[in-house]
Order: sequence, then C-alpha cells, then structure tokens
Amino acid sequence: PRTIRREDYTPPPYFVEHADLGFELGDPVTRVEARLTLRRNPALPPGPLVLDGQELGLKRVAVDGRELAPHEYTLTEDHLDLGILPERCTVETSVEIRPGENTSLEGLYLSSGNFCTQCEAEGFRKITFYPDRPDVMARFSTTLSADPARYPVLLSNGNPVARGELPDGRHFVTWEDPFPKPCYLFALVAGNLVSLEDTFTTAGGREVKLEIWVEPRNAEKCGHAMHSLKQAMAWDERVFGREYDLDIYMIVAVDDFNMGAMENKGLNVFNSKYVLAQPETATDEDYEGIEAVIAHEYFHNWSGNRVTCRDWFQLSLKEGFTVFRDQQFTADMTSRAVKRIKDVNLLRTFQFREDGGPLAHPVRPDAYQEINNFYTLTVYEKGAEVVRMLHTLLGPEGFRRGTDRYFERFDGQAVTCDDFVQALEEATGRDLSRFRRWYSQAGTPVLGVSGHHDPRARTYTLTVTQHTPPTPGQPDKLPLHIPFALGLVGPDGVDLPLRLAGEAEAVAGTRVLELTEAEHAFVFEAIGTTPVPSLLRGYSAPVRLRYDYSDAELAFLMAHDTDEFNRWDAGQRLAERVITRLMADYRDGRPLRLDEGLLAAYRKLLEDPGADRRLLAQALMLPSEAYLAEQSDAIDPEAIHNAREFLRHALAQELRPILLESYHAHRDPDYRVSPEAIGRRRLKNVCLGYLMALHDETIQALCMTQYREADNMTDAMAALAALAQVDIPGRIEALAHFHGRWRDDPLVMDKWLALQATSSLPGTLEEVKRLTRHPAFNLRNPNKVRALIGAFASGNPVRFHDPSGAGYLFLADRVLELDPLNPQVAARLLTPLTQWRRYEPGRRALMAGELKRVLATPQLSKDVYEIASKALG
Ligand code: DPP
Ligand code: ZN
Repeated sequence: PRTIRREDYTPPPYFVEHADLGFELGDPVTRVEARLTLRRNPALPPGPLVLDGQELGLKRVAVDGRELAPHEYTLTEDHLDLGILPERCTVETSVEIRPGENTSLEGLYLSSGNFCTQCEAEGFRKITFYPDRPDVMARFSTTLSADPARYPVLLSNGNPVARGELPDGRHFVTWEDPFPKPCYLFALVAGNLVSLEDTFTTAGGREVKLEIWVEPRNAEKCGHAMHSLKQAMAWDERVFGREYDLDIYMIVAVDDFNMGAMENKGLNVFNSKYVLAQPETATDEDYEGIEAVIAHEYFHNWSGNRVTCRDWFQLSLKEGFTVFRDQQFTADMTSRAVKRIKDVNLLRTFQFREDGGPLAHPVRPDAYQEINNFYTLTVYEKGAEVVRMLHTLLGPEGFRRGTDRYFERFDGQAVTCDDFVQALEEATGRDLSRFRRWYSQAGTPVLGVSGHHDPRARTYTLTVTQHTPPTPGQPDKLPLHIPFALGLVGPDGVDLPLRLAGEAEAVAGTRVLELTEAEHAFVFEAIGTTPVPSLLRGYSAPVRLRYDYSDAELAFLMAHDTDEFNRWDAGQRLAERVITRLMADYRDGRPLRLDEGLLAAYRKLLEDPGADRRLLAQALMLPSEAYLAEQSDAIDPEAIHNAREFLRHALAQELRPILLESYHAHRDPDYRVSPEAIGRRRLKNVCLGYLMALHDETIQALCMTQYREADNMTDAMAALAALAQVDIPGRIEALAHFHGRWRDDPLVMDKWLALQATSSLPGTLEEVKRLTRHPAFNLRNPNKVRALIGAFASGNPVRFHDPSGAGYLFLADRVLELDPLNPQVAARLLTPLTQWRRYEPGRRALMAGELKRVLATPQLSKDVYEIASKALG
C-alpha cells in the first residue's frame, strides 16, 4: 500500500462551490446523482480534475451538460480522471451503489433496515465521485427520495426546504446546508424512525429545534441524551462563547457503527450505545458516557465543523481540542477529580502503551497508509493533554482569548495545528515555539526529579531532568516545554508557601513551573522543615514521573495532599509498589504477605466519614492488570494477575467488617441519579467487589440478593460482574436469568457478552468461542465484536495471554475472518498483539507468530496490513 506523507501536501486543484446531490434510495440498488459546481484553484497551474470514488457503478458523466464518451475520461479502482477542465464548470455524475452489501459501515449502508452514512474520514468516496479531502468545502443541497412506507423519514444536513410526492409513488425531501463543509461531514438517514423533540434557545435568542431519532422500540430511551445535549449547548455558550448556528440539530441512533458517534453538520449519527438509556438498562457509567459523547459531538460544531482540518494529519486539531472540551464539560457536570483520574488512567494505561510501541506516532502524524488507523489514543487523548497544557500555561483567560481568536480568524476554513497554536500566541503574546514540539515528537517523556533540603540554608532544591525515549523513525528527541505543577507539603500536611530564589513574595499552594530544557534546578527559599514534594499536581503534563518516594511518604501524601488527584495517585503508586514486590515473591516461589502499610492506608480511607464517596471508591480500586503490565519490563500476565488477586483477597480478609459495614451503609432504598447517589452506589459496589474476592458463601448469597433485587442496571451489573468471576452454580443461574430477561435488547446483551469474556475463570476462552456462535453475537456488528472479542483480548490479560498461545490464535483467526467484512474494526481488534515485544520470551514468540500468520494472508486490507507490518517492523 501507498504511504501518504504530510510534507507532500498540496492545495486542491479544484474547489467545489456547490454540491447538488440526489439519492434514489433503494435496496439492493441506490442511485446517486451529483452535480458539482467547480472552480479551478487560481493559485496553481491548470491540472486535471481527479475525483475519488470506490465501488461505484458509473452510469453517466457530463461536463457543462455534455455527456462524456468513455475515451474522454480515465476510470480506475479508486479514481475518475476528467483531465483539465475550464476555470468554472459543472460536472454531473450518476452512479449506482449497493448499500445492503456494504459491511464496512463506511459510506452508505443499512442498519436494522434503515439507511445511514459514515463519511469520516474517507467514506464519501463510496457514495459518489468527489474530491474527498477536508480542505474542499462546499455548500450542499441533498434530495432524498424513497418508498414512503419503508422509509417514511428522510434526513440530511441543514434545513429541510422542500418535500412532496413523486409521480411514481415515492416521496422526497430536499435539505440545504447553508454552511460550506467538507464531504466527511455529509450525512443522510432514511427509515422508519421516531423522534423525541425539544427546543433550545441560544444566548442570541434563536430557537433551535432538537430532535433525537431512534427506532420505535427505543422511543422511551432518549431523555438522558436530550438532557445532555441541552447542557452541552448551554455550557459551550458559557465557557467558550460558542453558539449553535442552524435552526435544527438532529441526532440519530443506529446499532451498527464503527465509532462512538459522528459530528455531521446538523445531523449527528450515533452508535446507539451513546444515546439510549433507562435506569433498568444503562449503568451510571453508561449515563456518563452518553453525556460525554453527546457533548463531544456537539462541541465539534465549532471545533471541527466551522473550523475544520486542512488534511488528515491535522486530525488532532479537532479531536484533541474537542476531547479537552468534553473533559472540561464532564468535570463541570460531575466531579473534576474523578474525571481527571479516569482520563489519566486511560492515558497512562493505553496511550503510553501505544507511545512506547511499534505504532508510536506524534499527535500530528507524519505519514500513514490508512487514515482510519490514526484515530488513536495519541491523536485523541494525548492531543487533549497537549491542549490542556496550553490551557495551564496560558491560564483560563489567556486560553479563552486564544480560542476566541482562533474561531474568529479561521471560521469557515480548513486549517492546521500550527494555526491553532499561532492564534493562541497572537492572543496572549506568549512564545510557544518550543511547545510546538509536542505536536511533532512521539514518545512519552520521562521526568526525573530529585529533591534536596538544606536545613541550614533553609533551601529546598528540586532538580528536574527530561528525556524522551526514541520511537520508530525518531531516534533523537529534543526537550519539550512542560508545565510542571507542584507543591511542597509540610509535616503538618499543609502546603508550604513557595518562593524561588530572586522572587520577592512567596505563593501559597500549588505553583506551575515551566520546564524547557533537558535539566533545571529550582531553589525554593525559606524552607525550614523537610517537606514531601507533591509533584505534577493534577497531572499537569502527559509524562512518566520518576521520584524516589519512600512508602511512608506515599502514605503521607495519600492522607494529606491537598491536590485530590495526587492524593489518589500516591495511593496508586503505593499499591503498584506493593504488587510489584508480590509479583517478585510469586515468581520466586516465596510466600505472599500483605503489606501492613498499605493495609493501614486503606483502613484509614474507609474510616474517613467525610470522604467524597466517588473519590473514595476510586481510591480503593487497585491499579488494573493492564496498567501494571504497562509498568513492567518482560510482562508476565500470570504473575500480575496472581499478585493483584492475592492483594485483593488479603485486603478483603483484613477489612471484611468495615467493608461489609460500608456496603450496607451505602445501600439506598430508592434509585436516584444525583452525583451523591451515584457516588454511594459506586462505593457500595467497590466494597462488594472486594468482599466477593473472599469466596465466602454468605457474601455470595448477598451478591445474589443484590442481583435479584436490583431495580437498576448499575447494581445488577455490579453483582453479575462479581458472580461472573466465581465458579459457583449461582453464576450460571444469574447469567441465564439475565439473558432471559434482556435477550431482545442488543446493548444489554453486549454487557452480558463482555462480562463472560472478561471472567478470569480458566474456561473463559472456550466460553468465548461458544459465544461467537450464540444468537446474541454477530461478527458484522462492531459493538458485538468489541463486547466479546475485544473485551477478551484487551480486558482479560490472564486468559488472553494463556501461555499456550490459544488466545492469540483465536484472536488472529477472528481478525482474518472480519477483515474482508470490516477492515477498520478488524485492524483495531489486532492491536493487543502489536505489543508482543513487551512480553516474556515465550509469549513474545507466540504473539509474533500470529502476527506473521496474519501478515502472510493474501488479500489483506490495507488497514490490517499497516498494523501488522508496523508491529513486526
Ligand atoms: N466521530 C468521531 C469523533 O467524534 C470522529 N470524528 O471523535
Ligand atoms: Zn471527535
């Protein structure tokens, strides 16, 4: 496959001023008529018009009304070359496509018998011939026609301007989108759908119609999504000064979707997982996920749609920024510290893994074979961290001045990450030249910190070094501009006032130092007693922090740090250290013993009556097996699992009375959805999880009772998840009961599949294989694939990494089976194997063997080819 390079970018030779589209929707055949009004780019010498197009049956092509004969154009597998055209002209094409046969879920396809589209990144070329690149922005009008009985609802971008009946009995609707947009933001939906309607009045006083469209069976499940949308609209006005710009905003939920959702202008198409919720079917986490994704797609209306990307290398321009925006929104709607903890957990577990492996790439990549492979944690999550660092460096007001300038200056344009940074520089007068390296340099920087207190001079000296390890294609790294937030905590647990040598005044609490060189020494004055440094507060930069804390210092920070994030992080570091020691004991055959310091720290947590329940629940959770693996050198998943399970069991044994007490104290008679109620539920269920590690019949009975009596999915799932981990008759009974109750609800069945796939019981792989033949599973549905196969490979390290290699063989087989149907999801599924070099020698060889087998398979998609070849390269 061909490699596309950022440095090869050239502007488009033709612009599309207007795209007039007509769809005669039908299954098996849909006809698409396109009339493009074109203008040659005056800045370039005249060149040919080459339109992108794949799997299109070309019926007719005309220029300025004259039909071309076949010798007047060149048609290949993915292009239509019309040669040099006049400065201004219209090109008409007529093509036939077969949406019912489209299993890739890119372009136009059917989901539950309804038509829908997914065009980002390059799906529009499967709909019609077009310059499919984001820097070509056109005004679209779209006429949909279809059988009114089967497809009563016809939706596209913008405003509906005409509708009616056609002589042949079909009906039609014409939509016009007044905002020029790249074709990746095009969407259409047609089918038998019902809507929940509401309105939102913008700060400017315009009334916007809000519609959420779903299949009739889901009509009652849209309330939370609608509420979330209105919250997001109000928040974006308040915090970023951004108002909505059309008279109507529509969201459609479909069951078959490659991603979470898509921000098409005025017509978002969503994976139903991020729309549908009722207390009986959705957990508290699902509710939060819906709120976040609804907001994310809404925020794209400015950060992505009004100002879009010049090319796909700039993807983080819209994604990193929009993830940062949705993170801030969720923090405001829920708990800032808990949100931060979740995001950092994701980053440090999975983005760090990506950034340290064979697929490492900068936030703004330099090259790709298949752009779908670059919708990554690096582009999204590290990209959001980069924007967060800008926010920290500029302060909230400076950052807001910068984003105002960015939106104003680039409205209606397709721009670059550099343009974004430049707007922030212009608005604040700051020099961000060194900061820009965050966009070009891959890899996770390591900060080495040491502290020295001189009691006689009353100084405390912090020495900070930074170093970024090499990544593929980038052997040498330069120092980055890093905001380093910290405090020095005195023996009484209070932050010391901080004054650097040469400064007049001391500042109390957290302060942000700026690192720009490979090494710095900061001397704080008037420090009389030896402090414990609280470093990288709020996780102020996406780096690995190395500081040689003692266990006692970590326990101290865990109890006293005023920074909630660092309080949690100190607990995680302490637990990680304890588990690492247990792993060594396990491998060397020594008896495992519970660490008294950790036990005391956990007891203290549980005994604090005033604690925020959500934070407490979070603090009680041990680092995940995946996180622990990311910290290891030659990963041994079995040692990690057994050490961690030993610790869970030992803690539960020692803390049993207080865990039980806390469990009962946080059971509420009524289901409510306030932050307080959610925190109580979470804490109760974390306690239950620990208690179930005891393998005690009384506790198991308690768990069965919770499952049976639960009137909400959060409690039912918590109980069922714990039961799925133990080999008792109640497990089978509960899983069967759950299936019987929810077999007709696909989203709930996803949970059922995932629970079984992530059980650490020894028979899990066989169970997963059986489930691939169960009616609840369907290889063509990405949610099912993720729930069963994805969850097994990414969420069940001890079973997936069975030393026999059976898990690897199973995964590679599924990837090869899925690749011809849906390459995008197949490539994603393969990622756990790309980490092969990190494992101990036995597993390393088996993983590489499966990757080689995949790579040697004929007719591989370029999606899977790129991942497999880079992983082995
Ligand atoms: N729909 C995906 C997202 O919002 C891609 N734009 O992140
Ligand atoms: Zn996005």
